[in-house]
Amino acid sequence: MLWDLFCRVIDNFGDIGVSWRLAAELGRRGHQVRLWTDDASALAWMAPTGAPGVRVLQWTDPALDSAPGDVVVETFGCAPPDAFLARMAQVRQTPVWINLEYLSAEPYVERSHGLLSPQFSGPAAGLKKWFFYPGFTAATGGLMSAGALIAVDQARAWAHEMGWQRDAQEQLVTVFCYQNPVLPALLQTLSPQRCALLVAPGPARAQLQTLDLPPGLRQVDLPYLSQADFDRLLACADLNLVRGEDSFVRAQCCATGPFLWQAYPQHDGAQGPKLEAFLDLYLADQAPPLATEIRAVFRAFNDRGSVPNSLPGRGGWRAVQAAWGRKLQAQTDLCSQLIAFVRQKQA
Ligand code: TRH
Repeated sequence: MLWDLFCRVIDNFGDIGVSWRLAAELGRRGHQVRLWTDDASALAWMAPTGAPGVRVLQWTDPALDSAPGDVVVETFGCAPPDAFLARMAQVRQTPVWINLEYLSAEPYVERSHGLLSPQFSGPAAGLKKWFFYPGFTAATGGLMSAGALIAVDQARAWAHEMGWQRDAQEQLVTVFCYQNPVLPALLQTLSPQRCALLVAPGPARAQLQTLDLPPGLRQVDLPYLSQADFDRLLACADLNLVRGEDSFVRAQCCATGPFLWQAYPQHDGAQGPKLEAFLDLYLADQAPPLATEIRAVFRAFNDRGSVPNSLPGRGGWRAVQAAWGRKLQAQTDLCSQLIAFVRQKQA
């Protein structure tokens, strides 16, 4: 099938990161993809070699004069250009139009996944748009990376080759979060263990530059990595500090080490319920005290409580992560679900 994927970059890297993952995965499965974006700059390092079947095109308003493909996906409600919508309404075989929504574990996701939004006015009048929600349960659209687990040994060997790990005893902690007030306290809980902090470019690195690292910790500043290498980075780590949407998913699907997630901070505090809903699912099968300890440290990392004196025991935390990982692996991945959804709507 020919897919038109629309991506507007609002901030950071998640918008283009998620869109690229989907485009590349569709291409890998033999589909043709036109990825329309208003800012492709991050793809220079995220996807330096491109992907088979995927063409990246500049989003223009009004849209370039091209006939719509079989499927139109707007990521995160980004609203394709009016002229393109008008063309979708005119062609004989109307494309299946999907709004790929943000990831959340909140209950509204199961209620809203797959719902229809008929268009009554404007250039798209008469068209149908379908909501497609990623998620963590069987009643949602699933996760892009379910089934993408990377072998730890290989990832470790790679990190060693890159010169990031001095020896096998040194712990690896990746740091890819937003500016975070509890980061200094969290680093104290790692000390005096020997840890290499593998720090991605961005606000957390800028913050670390202002701190004196506690004993045992050293900082390794990373370059921007391709998405494939970014996944290996997560797979090699003993602990991943991740954020937003895509790195959050990859830390769960590619890696076996524990992670802490900093939800995207929003002015209305919407990240609070989002975090709690995720923890409810993640820890559903776990008993106290471990479940309570893990919840506390996730909350602290989101500035919703103080950082405990020590992190949850690594053995127990790893086991929680492994059990969760197995659950996610058993789910049908997002791309397969999306293709099946489209075929059903075409029938
Ligand atoms: O960058 P993020 O914070 O993205 C966001 C945005 O804020 C977005 O507006 C919001 O909608 C979304 O979160 C919820 O974090 P995220 O989602 O983890 O995206 C980062 C992407 O960058 C991901 O695809 C991985 C990629 N990446 C690399 O490929 N290599 C790198 O070296 C780094 C640092 C990141």
